[in-house]
Amino acid sequence: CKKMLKFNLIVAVCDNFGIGIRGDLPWQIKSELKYFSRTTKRISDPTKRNVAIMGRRTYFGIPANKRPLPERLNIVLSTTLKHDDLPDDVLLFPNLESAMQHLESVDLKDEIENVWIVGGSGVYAEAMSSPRCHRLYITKIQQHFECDTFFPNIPASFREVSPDTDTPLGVQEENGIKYEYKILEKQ
Ligand code: FOL
Repeated sequence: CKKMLKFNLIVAVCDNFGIGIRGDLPWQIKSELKYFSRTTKRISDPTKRNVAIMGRRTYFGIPANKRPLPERLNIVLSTTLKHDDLPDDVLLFPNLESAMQHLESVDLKDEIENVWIVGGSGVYAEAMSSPRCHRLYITKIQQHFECDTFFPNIPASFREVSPDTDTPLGVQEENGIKYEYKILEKQ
């Protein structure tokens, strides 16, 4: 059997485990969003690109002028959307496993470097329970925010590892909001 295609997950979470409110992010932290962009775009082989997989609500929560996320293959997971509801360069699948099997099957596999799961709650839960899940890139925002969507419980099999050389170390701060980048890896 060939090697199973893996993915990483990226999320920003506040003190009360919130990730979203009314279809938007609960906070405005430009430098943190830049970290998201930089991390999900980063490739070592310039002939390849990364993939960003997200649920319908996450996709439409991205500002219209920022989506599809540039320099990444965007995949939306939904059982209610039709292809006509999305731009031609965005792929639509009913669930995470069918999207991963598509990426594994076709000659597409050689053109892809990293697969990133970018939310929301339902997709994060499916991702963390999958054997394909490698690392969790979690930004811990050290404040309470009003939220209506939350990050699911992290399985006990994930352990903190020392950060990437590209991940800023220690407590960061923007507009008085303190936050810290963490990386967890499946044991
Ligand atoms: N992970 C982390 N660490 N922070 C986040 O804000 C985050 N957000 C989502 C998923 N994982 C995350 C989902 N929501 C954009 C907006 C919302 C969003 C994801 C991405 C967005 O506009 N992205 C642009 C950034 C442009 C900029 O630098 O302002 C991109 O090109 O990635």
